[in-house]
Amino acid sequence: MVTKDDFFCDFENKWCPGCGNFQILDAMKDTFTRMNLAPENLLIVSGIGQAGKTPHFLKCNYFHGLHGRALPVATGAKIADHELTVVVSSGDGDCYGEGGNHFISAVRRNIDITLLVHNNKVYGLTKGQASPTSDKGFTTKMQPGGVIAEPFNPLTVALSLGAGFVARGFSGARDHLARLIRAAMTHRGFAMIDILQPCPSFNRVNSHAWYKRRVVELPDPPEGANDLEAAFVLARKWGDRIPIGILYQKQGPTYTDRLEALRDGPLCHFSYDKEKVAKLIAG
Ligand SMILES: Cc1ncc(C[n+]2csc(CCOP(=O)(O)OP(=O)(O)O)c2C)c(N)n1
Repeated sequence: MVTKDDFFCDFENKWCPGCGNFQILDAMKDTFTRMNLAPENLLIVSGIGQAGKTPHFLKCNYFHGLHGRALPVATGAKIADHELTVVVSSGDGDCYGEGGNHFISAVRRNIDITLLVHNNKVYGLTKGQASPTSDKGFTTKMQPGGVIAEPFNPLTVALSLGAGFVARGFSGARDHLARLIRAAMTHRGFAMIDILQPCPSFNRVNSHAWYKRRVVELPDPPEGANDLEAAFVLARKWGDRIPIGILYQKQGPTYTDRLEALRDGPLCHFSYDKEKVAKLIAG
């Protein structure tokens, strides 16, 4: 029986008070425990940023790699051991900016991993520049006249690329978020949750209170979540009412289902000729 304490890690945490990352981390721990997922059967992959530090505070396998490169690492890990549960914890800059191309590829492949994007609509770690999801007019020290580009909408992009599980969460709706994470992790295939979170230090517009007034929970279990047109409408909603929940879900063959080489079990269990590999590497 797995307990929350199994994931306990006392690594020093320097997230700001009021940061949505605390609730996302707690929802993750809660979900892993409820799923009775042993830490040794879980891999968390992250890139650079405050969100990228999330696995430091969890006792389980993790890989904290380069900025924007969490998804390719997670994809490689899933191909090496397709029985492993793989979760990616990324920021909006990390995933949609520096890692934007990898995001597109992961959706198209339908690799069976869960992507949690901590979307604070700003670059937190580097102290407050605009990110791809910052709204037009958002002012920062780097953009004193306000952002002039259109914001990137990860949900409509994922839907247009044929994603099988697309959801929006909010760090301040912790229990709702934990249910979403569980649904994403039990979905076979690529599952993404764009998680709205306040950044009390560098985003003074989209605060916890700002979201609290606007987020509206979609029915749970979702009604009509297989209606792509309706999902686009929900994904585009922003302003007075922001729907959170599963926008769209459909099953389909995953990337590893389609790889012939994995038919006889995970690659990592196969024996290999070490000499041949050494020669290959030496060129
Ligand atoms: C290739 C590369 N470009 C830029 C940086 C500098 N950098 C580090 S973190 C970061 C932004 C992180 O923002 P986000 O992913 O939104 O995460 P947050 O800190 O807000 O959680 C940047 C630009 C870097 N480390 N590597």
